Amino acid sequence: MVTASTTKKKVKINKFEKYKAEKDGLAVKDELKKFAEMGWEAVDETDLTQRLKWLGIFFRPVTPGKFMLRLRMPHGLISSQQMRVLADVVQRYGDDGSADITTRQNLQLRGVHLEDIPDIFDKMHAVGLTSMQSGMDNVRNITGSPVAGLDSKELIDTRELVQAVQDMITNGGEGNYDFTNLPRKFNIALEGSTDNSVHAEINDIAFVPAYKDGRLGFNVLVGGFFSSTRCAAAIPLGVWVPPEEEDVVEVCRAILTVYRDNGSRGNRQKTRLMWLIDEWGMEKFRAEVEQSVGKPLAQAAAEDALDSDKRDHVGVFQQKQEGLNYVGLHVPVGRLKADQMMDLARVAEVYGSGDLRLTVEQNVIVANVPDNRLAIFLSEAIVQTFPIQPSTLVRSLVSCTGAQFCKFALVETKMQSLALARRLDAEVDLPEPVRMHWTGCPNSCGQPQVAQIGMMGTKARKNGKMVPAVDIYMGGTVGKDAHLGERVMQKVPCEDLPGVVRNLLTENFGATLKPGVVIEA
Ligand code: SRM
Ligand code: SF4
Repeated sequence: MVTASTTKKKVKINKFEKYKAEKDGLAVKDELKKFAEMGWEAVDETDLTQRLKWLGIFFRPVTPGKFMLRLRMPHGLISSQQMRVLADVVQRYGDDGSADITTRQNLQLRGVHLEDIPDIFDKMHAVGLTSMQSGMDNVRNITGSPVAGLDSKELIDTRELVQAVQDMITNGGEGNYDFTNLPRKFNIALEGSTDNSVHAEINDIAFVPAYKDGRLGFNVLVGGFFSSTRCAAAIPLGVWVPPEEEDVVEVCRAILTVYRDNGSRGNRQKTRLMWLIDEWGMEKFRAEVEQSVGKPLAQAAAEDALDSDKRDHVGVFQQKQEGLNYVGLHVPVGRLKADQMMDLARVAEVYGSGDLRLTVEQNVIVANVPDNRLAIFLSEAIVQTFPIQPSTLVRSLVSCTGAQFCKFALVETKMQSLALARRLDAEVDLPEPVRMHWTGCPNSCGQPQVAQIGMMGTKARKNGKMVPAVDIYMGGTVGKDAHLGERVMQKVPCEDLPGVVRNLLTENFGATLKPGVVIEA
């Protein structure tokens, strides 16, 4: 077990480090049954509000007693059987129950009662699901191309690699004290296709496909992150890694170990991996990683093999397997109800192979639908609810949780963003989709910096009153030439957004008013 005292640096440790040193977050695994029997009101406050996050259990101060359960969904892969088990969990909680597809192609369940969690965990484990180490100072859900194994443009099928990295970090989902006390959260992504579907640039470690001496493997980027005080794009570690499981897992293990043992545990705003790289310089960081691996790593390939724009996978697409298709359904702002989850599980089995995938755009893909079953599948009611041809702005909308469940939120996000996108879709025609992302506070979970138009919740004064507002970001590009956008407007009251965003769309994206639409001055 690692504690703050075993780290090399002598800095004044932050308050999170103190409670981690007193008792590792993972220790609550052995106490969960006891907590469930006691009831949440009787649980020690740090265990309740902090350590339970090591098991993926999030106390929600906005809805006390109704917990959020964050799973691990490596690569966004979920079988119909797993979806049904989760639907069943959500269904128990009636109107309080729902699930959100997250910006890391994962699922979070809502409304969950602590007393039910031991039973829920048993049911999850029976179908190979875990929520282990999905919050706080742990590695988050590991992302990969949502069409791995289906995509004709794919270079490396990363599914087994992602699973192997997760298994190393979490000890096969049982919990691993080696990596439960990092200085801060940590994001890993493995891209196997050519379109950077994972937003490599915003991960602490990203593997991107690259040919070296004619052999396909990965170049490695490190240090990408967003926080309320700093956003940084990932930069090259300068190494190339063969696509074998042992190599990829070992490089991840080594980087995590170097970070765990040397990353700052002082000012919490300066503890993500990039701060260590800044302090040491890349040469020293890489040397430390190589020392941990126990051998030099190959020099990075001259360039990576990313060569296309990022796809959103909404619609019907031929797979590399002849006669089969994957169908991307658009889930508005990622919100699912229990009956919809049941229906997704059903159609995945009836028309496909039971193989579902989640995307970082918060949508769902049904895989392996034969040509001769497509038409009837597309006539299913769930495809009307989650359409394959949503309207232009709604299609590319991404939103974080916001004020409905998150105490950090300065604004409500999901419903407001959807209403705005629907309204503008009814008012203007756009030649191309425009990616809008909403995030309720500067933590940037909704990634406004990757959007063409990004909204970040704040407050503003209007007519002498404080009102919900947003800072607006623009210029984010994704795919092969990903680039972070920047703030272009500050403190725009939410009630002014229809006019402000309509203007941005007209001036920057060629929007024109639909015939018959008149905007009052
Ligand atoms: Fe996040 C904290 C939700 C992706 C940066 N994030 C939180 C908490 C746990 C805060 C809390 O306790 O309320 C939010 C839970 C609200 C809730 O009830 O849902 C929360 N983050 C989310 C999700 C659900 C947003 C979504 O609606 O999709 C995403 C879950 C991903 C997952 O499956 O694990 C989510 N968060 C992100 C991302 C985007 C990404 O990873 O691509 C980021 C920016 C990238 C990054 O981390 O570098 C992100 N979340 C943060 C931060 C700022 C981290 C920092 O270094 O300062 C916080 C606050 C913190 O950690 O102190 C945070
Ligand atoms: Fe909550 Fe802020 Fe993250 Fe949105 S961006 S989920 S409001 S922490």
